[in-house]
Amino acid sequence: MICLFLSMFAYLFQSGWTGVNERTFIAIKPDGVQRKLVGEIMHRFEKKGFKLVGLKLVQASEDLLKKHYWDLRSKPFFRALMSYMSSGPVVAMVWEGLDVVKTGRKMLGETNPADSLPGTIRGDYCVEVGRNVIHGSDSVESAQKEISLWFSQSELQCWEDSSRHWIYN
Ligand code: D4T
Repeated sequence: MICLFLSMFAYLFQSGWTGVNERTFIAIKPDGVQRKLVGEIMHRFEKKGFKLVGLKLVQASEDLLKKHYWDLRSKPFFRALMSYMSSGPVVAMVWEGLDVVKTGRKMLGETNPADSLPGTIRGDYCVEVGRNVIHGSDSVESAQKEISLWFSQSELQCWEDSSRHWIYN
């Protein structure tokens, strides 16, 4: 009940989650799904200590993708990006934890896999920017927008992580 109240409060006032309740939107793109990287990528976030609070397999509509990539609408690669992102299902996820937005981006690596260090997801699993297997929110504000674009409130779970005392002191 308390969790429900807190999530409604955050949603209504767009104040977002902070501290260990910070949330980010992570999407495994169609190439990541086709290349059977879903388990490996989810494993990395789980092993790190982050908590999964939303998960679904989505065939993204053009409307959803246009909203998601609205800032990039004038870029020369926009059409190719729309086509790539709608070429198959995407695994949409919301992960929660301390600094999960910033740390999530570090775990992903750079937008261009060629600039990504080994040990990062893009550094380990892809080659070209147009097939960079994963998306992660780049700020807390973007995360809030993206989570509300891809998920309804009822699709986000508020659950107690029994290992939290072994992750946070
Ligand atoms: P996403 O949003 O997919 O996580 O990517 P980034 O946040 O890391 O980077 P972005 O928004 O600049 O790019 C979005 C998306 O467009 C593709 N892209 C990007 C591309 O195909 N060609 C390009 O030159 C760039 C810059 C890859 C990611």
